[in-house]
Amino acid sequence: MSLLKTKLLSQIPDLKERVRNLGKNHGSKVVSEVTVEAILGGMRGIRSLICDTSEVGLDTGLIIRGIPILELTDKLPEDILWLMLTGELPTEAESKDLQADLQKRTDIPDYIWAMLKEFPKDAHPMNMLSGLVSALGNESKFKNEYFKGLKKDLYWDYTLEDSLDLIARIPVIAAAIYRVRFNKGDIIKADPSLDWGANFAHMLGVETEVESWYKLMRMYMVVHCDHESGNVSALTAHVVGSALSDVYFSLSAGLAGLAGPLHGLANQECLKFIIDTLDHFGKVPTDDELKAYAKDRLDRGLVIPGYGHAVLRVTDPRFTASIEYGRKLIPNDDRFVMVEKLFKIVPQLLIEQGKAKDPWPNVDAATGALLYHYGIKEFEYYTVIFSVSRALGICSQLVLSRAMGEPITRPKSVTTDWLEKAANKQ
Ligand code: HAX
Repeated sequence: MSLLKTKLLSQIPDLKERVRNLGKNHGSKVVSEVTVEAILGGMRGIRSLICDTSEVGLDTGLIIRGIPILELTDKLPEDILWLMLTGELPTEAESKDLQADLQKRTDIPDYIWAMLKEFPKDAHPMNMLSGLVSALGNESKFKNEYFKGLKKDLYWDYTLEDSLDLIARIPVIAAAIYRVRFNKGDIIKADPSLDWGANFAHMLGVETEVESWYKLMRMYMVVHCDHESGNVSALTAHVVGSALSDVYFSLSAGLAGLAGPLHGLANQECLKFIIDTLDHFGKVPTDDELKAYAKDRLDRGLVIPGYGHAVLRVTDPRFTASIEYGRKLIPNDDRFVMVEKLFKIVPQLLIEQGKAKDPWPNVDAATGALLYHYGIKEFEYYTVIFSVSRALGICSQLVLSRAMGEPITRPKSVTTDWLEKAANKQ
């Protein structure tokens, strides 16, 4: 048995017990309130989900199992997967064991390769990824066991199996999407001597300085891995998973949410905005020129991608990780200079406009410039890279949810009439 499964087997009884006790001893206690504003505002701020893999403080940003994300940027993504699932960083032996386990699971069935070739030439890479992940559900071990008659206590075990299979395979599929969709030549095979993040970078096949490219990809995979469970992609995956759909269906549904421009697609939109701006001016604009250009965009009712957040009220530490990386490596790259200029100009503009609750940069504001520098210039692909990383968090959340024995998700909706009457009564 893998060291990860052994560890989880030792932890899960206690987790179950804690959840059972909460229900039994505190079931009727009130821990959150639901205002009319929260209902109208996308359920904002209602505490109604359990997520142990990570939490997001409005003034701290992402914290994974008690550790701020900026303290984890030098770790391997596999180690963060272990951390999210178990609450502890792995020992060297545990990390190697997980790496070896993932390397054994990278085989892709032929029907996936056949499907990959059938997508329209102009298909969006996120349509391709979400579709292929869903199709891969044919391999689900959970589904097979469930329909044979699986005890509830073992749901997490087969969900873990599916999750590890999927986490091992998603970089292979994602890299193949890049090669095929953007005519980059043959699909590149996984290299078993590389760790998970470096292997993904290797399979993309860009020609660049390899060691710093691998390092960037590991850091990218770490910082995008999770953001608690109320965001669109994680929440969607959770709801789908709560119906006992397999991990492939859940992740595919979550990725469909990540593909929205207000969520993960913002990284594509950010770089597009930067490139359009450079094209518009034919050079890096001066601060005054950029200010006027960005203000005009706001006046036309358009968002500035990469700025604002539904929860955060400070500069996203994941942005800090990316901008620090860029300052060391590519301070003079035009796209990166634009990232710096926007950081100087946009928050003040948003404050002056007075609408956005968070005027600060989020995770998506700087990463495009880094990827572009290393040769990934096709920005429609950026959300696929985000997705590979987010699979770590979404799958971890699903495993723990099954371990806790969470039921099907079913909040209550109300009619506008009901809400008006309830509000008027108070
Ligand atoms: N540019 C212009 N206007 C903005 C804005 C921005 N960057 N951020 C927020 N606003 C506007 C909203 O559109 C909203 O306007 P209306 O009242 O006219 O509808 C108003 O400010 C209040 O919004 P909010 O309460 O501050 O923000 P929300 O919680 O509703 O939305 C979003 C959060 C991230 C969706 C929002 O800030 C946004 O659209 N940002 C730009 C897109 C983006 O970068 N998305 C990525 C977020 C991080 C992420 O999930 N990555 O995967």
